Amino acid sequence: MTDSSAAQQLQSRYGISDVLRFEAGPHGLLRAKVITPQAQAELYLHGAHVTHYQPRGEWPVLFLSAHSWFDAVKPIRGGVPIVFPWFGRLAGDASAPAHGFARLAEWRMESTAQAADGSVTLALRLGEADATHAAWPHEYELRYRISVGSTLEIALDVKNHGTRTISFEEALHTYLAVSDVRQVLISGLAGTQYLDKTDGARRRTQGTEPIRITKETDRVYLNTKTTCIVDDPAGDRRLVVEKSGSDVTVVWNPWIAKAHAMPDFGDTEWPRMLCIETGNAADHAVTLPPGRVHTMRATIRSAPR
Ligand code: TA6
Repeated sequence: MTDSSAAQQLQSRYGISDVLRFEAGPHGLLRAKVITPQAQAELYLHGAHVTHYQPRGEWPVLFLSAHSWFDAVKPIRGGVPIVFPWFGRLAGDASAPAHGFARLAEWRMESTAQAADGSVTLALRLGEADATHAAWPHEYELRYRISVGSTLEIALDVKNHGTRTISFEEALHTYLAVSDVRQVLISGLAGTQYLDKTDGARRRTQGTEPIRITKETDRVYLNTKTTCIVDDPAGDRRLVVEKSGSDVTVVWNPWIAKAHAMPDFGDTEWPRMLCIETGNAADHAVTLPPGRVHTMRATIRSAPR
């Protein structure tokens, strides 16, 4: 089946006229374009990857690298990659893909709908028949729900279809678009313990002041359920990430050297992005008994300063 006929099939089954259109994007990757009264968005079936969210009359809330790959075997750089079932490198298996296999897999559409307020919801699925790994040979099903409206709401359900308890890490690895990361103030993590991944995962405790980004920053904040607010003075807005079902928040900016080292990221793009990731990892990996479902949700919105 050609990419465009696959897009046509999706369109006839899940499209909503004037609101939701399926098409073949770069390198034939299938994507959905959403236009609602409140906002626009874009999602790829590759990785169930939201790459764009823009409230009406505003500039985009999500950052997408101009150098991102759009390749069926590589992750997209920017938007919201889905990290599952391990975060970062897999201990003991250097050949395993960083951040797991969910962001590299082709997800299946499940449903689309438009609500009375005009917001649009999409749901996608992934199971062990679609994607798996020798290091994580479990029977599972992921369901991802995206709601595009005056907020971007994303929810990841993990169901254990097996007969044994499973353990996994996960994250909604959100790339926020900021005007100048050197000027932002991040609040919501005061007094929280974190693993400093720029210093051998040393454990530290965040002070009372809002966080400033002054160098490469890669921190896994532990045991936190709080909402994070990114105050972006140069962009004259605040970005708010609210969450549930998540005990970890990751804050990441690659700064200069790491940006230079990443082949799918521009050398000068680092000031315009900041990852505020909603997750469960390290001390807070999820343990899920057979037949049970775990749900992690993030609601992302922009707000006036
Ligand atoms: O979430 C932060 C992090 O784990 C960093 O260590 C950095 O590597 C980033 O993810 C991006 O990872 P990626 O595999 O997408 O290059």
